[in-house]
Amino acid sequence: MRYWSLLFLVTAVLVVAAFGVGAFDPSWWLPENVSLHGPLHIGAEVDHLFILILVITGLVFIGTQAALVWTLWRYPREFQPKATYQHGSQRLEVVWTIIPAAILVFIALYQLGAWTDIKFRSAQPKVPPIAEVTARQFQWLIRYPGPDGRIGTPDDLHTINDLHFVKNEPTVIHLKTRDVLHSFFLPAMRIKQDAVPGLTIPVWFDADRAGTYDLVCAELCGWGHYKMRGVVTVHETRRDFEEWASRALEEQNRSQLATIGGTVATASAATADAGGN
Ligand SMILES: [Cu+2]
Repeated sequence: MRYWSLLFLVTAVLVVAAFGVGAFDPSWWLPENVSLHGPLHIGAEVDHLFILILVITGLVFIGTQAALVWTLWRYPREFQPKATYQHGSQRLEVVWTIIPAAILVFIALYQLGAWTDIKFRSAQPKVPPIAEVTARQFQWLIRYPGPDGRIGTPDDLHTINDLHFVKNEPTVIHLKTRDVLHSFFLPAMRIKQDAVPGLTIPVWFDADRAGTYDLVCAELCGWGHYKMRGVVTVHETRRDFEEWASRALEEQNRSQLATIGGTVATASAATADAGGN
């Protein structure tokens, strides 16, 4: 019965071929990297590490599958119906412990530069946060500073699942969560950060192309996890961004007034009107 070895051989070859084809087809792969040439170089560093680790794990996969197929081919039941027992080889075990350990230590040291640029507070761009992003089941609540330039005041602009920033500007957000762990993931900007209850975590990224991209949650956070999909708009210039923000703020104030005016007495509406201006 050598069919098993052939079955495993064909499966392994198909899997490796799928990776080979996928690498050249963006619809199978990560989206196009739009922070490759941005000021922060985060995208370039992440892609480099991603490919390096993929090659290492790919070679290990090919090696282990080859050993599996060879063993199935070499020892079918007809040739050797009775198994023999042995206590293993200490030398072999030492070797296959040391090699992966050495690879892990290598990756740990090799990625230090990228980790420093992406996560260390010392690398955080010296700019005020463009927004505060609060995850909750199952939305991204986003709060931009209003005309006073500060987040957390009554004139703030609020959006849901709608993040905006400016091309070629290092951008910082403050990430929070109201309930469970979520993970803020911008695939096209190659940035991912867990949102942890009780913490406010600064996250920085950039983009070298204007356009709209995905914001997704990368942590299974409950039944509606799949709904935590937002849109990221990268504006061509700071002016475009500011125009968008003031239009959105006007819209927000108008709809607030409409709500208040429709439900409570004129006095409250007048107060809100004064507050809104
Ligand atoms: Cu989530």
